[in-house]
Amino acid sequence: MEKELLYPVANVNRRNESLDGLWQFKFDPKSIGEQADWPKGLSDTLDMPVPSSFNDYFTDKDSREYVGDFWYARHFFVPTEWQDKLVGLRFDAATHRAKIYVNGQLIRSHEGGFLPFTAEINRAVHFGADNLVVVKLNNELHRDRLPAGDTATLRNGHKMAKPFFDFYNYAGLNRSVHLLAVPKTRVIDYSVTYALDGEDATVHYTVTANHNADTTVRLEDANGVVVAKSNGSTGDLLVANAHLWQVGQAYLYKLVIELHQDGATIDTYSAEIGIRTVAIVGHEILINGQSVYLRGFGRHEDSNFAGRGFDLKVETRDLALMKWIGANSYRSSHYPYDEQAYQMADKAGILIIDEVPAVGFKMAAASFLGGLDQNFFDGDWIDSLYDHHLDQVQDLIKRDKNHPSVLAWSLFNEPDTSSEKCVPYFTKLFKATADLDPQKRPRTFTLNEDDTYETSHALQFPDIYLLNRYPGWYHKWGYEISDGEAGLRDELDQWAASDIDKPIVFSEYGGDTQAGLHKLPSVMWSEEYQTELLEMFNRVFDSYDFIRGEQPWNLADFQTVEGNMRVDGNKKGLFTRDRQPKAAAFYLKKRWHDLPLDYKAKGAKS
Ligand code: CKX
Repeated sequence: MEKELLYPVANVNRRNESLDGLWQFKFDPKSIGEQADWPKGLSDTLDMPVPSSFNDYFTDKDSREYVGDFWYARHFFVPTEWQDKLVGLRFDAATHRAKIYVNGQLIRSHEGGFLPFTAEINRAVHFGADNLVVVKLNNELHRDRLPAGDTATLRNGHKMAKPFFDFYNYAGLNRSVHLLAVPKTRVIDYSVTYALDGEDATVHYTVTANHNADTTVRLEDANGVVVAKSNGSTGDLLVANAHLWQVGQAYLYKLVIELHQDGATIDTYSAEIGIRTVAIVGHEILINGQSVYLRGFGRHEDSNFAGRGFDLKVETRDLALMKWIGANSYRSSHYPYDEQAYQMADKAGILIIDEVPAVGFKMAAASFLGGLDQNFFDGDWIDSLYDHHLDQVQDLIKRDKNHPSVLAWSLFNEPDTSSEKCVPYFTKLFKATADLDPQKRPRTFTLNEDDTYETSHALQFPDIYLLNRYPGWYHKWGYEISDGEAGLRDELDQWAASDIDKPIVFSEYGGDTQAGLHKLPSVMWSEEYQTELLEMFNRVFDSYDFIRGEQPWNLADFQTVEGNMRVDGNKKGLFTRDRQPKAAAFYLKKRWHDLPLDYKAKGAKS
C-alpha cells in the first residue's frame, strides 16, 4: 500500500471513512516524545482541528511560530468485518514530515508535506475494537528538502523557520485523514491516454493490479450510459461521437475498473476522466488541437484560521471568483494542492500547471528574506535534495496524471539558472522524469527575473517558458514604470529575435496593493497603481505573438513571514485574503471576458 496513491473511494469492495475532526495535539520542543512513550498515547494535549495548520489558532507568538516536532493523536474503531481486507490510514498531506504509530507500533515515515501517503496498519490494528493513531510531525526547513530553507536557533533556544520562499511555513495535518479498507487483490494504479479521430475518440487504458485477476473496464457517459467496454489490464475503449473535455466546457466520463476471480467481482475502482489531448506546437498551446490563450493566476492554499489547511469552502469561493473574472487556468504555486481542487477543476474546465514544492532553489531568495550568498546548485545538499525532488515529481505525476485539468508539470519555481552550475541537476531531473507521464504533457519551470534569454543556462529544458517578472514593483517602480515597460520590451525583443519556437506564459507579475487605499494620481500600494501596473503588462502582452498566457500574482493576498517588505503578508492578490475584489479585478474581468479563448491563434479573430 505504501506506494499506492489512488484517491480513496467507497464502494461495494472498498471502504473509506473520514478521520477528520478534532485531534489531540502537543508540541515537543525537546524531541523527547519517542523516549517518553508518546507513541502509546499523548497526555496534556490541546484540541486541534483536522484538516488545518496549527499556527493561526494560537494567540501567543512562540506557539504560532513553533518549529520542531509536534504530535497529533486520535482514537478510531475498525469493524470486525474488515478482517479479510487491507486496512490503511491515508494522509492527504502531513507537513512536512511524519511518523505514523498505531497502538504504539511505528508503521511508516513520510517526507514531503504536500503529497498523500498511506500507512498499512493490519499488523497493529485491533479488529472490532478501539485503536489509537499517534502522528509525530516535524516542520523544520532544510536546504536538502522541499520547499528549501533553513532552521535557525535563536539565542533563547527557540527554533525559527527561515524559508527561502515567500509563503508562511504553515504546518500540521493540512489535509484530510482517511481510514481505508481495500481488497487484498486490488487495483493499485491506472492511466489513460487519448487519440482523437474526427468525431470519435480512443481511450487507451492501463490498469495495474497487485496480483493476477481478470480485468474489465467500462466507460459511462455523464448519464450513466455505458459507451465502451473492454477486457484485460490494457486496452482501447472506442468512443463514437466523443464528447470532449474542453476548456470552460468540461465533460466527464466515468471509467469503471473491475477485477474478477472465480466469477466474483473482487475489486472495483471508478474515477471521472475527460477526453482531451494536450500538445505544444510552435507558440501554440493546443487542447484538442485548438489554440488556448491562458488567463488565470498563481495561487496559494491559504486562508484565515486554517492557514494552509484545505477548505472546500475556500476552494469553492476561489473557483467562483475565477469563473467571475474569466480565468481559465491556474498554477498550483508552489506545491501540489489537495486532490479535491483538481477534481473541481476537472468539472469546471480549468487548466492547471501542476507544480512540485521545488521552491527556494536560489540563494538570492534566501538573502531577499534573510541574507546568504552562494550558488544554490553548488551546495553540498544537492545530491540529497535531488533524491527528495525526484521522489516528489514521481508522486505528483502518479497522483495527478489522469486529471484532464492538468495541462503541464512545473518542476521548479524560480531556481537559480543564471550559472551553468544548474545544468547537471536539470539534465538529470528532466531525463529521469521524461517518461513518467503517459500523456507526455509539457514539463516546465518558472524563470525568475534574473534568468532571462541572455542569462539563463536552462533554456533548453522547458516545453513552455514561464516568466515571473516584476518591473513596476521590485524594480523600476512608481513613476519609473515607463522605464520598466521599456526594459520588459527589450527583454521580449531578445526572445523575439531568437530561434526559440515555444510559447511564453507570464506566470507571475504584479504589485502589492492595500485594499481600500485610493490615490489620485496613483502611488504604489494603491488600488489605482495595481490597475496601472496590469495595464502596462497587458499592453506588452498584446504586442508579442509568442506570449500565450497571463497569470498575475496572485489570486488572493496570502500570509508570509513577517518582514520589512510585507504588511501582514503578500498583498499582490487581485482579491483580498477574505476573497473580496480589489479594483483591478474589475479591470481584468473586462479584459479576460473580451479576449477570445484562442487569442493570437493563427487565423483567429482578435
Ligand atoms: N516570486 C522576485 C515567487 C513568489 C513570491 C513573489 C513575490 C516572487 C517574486 C520574485 O512566491 O511571492 O515576491 O511577490
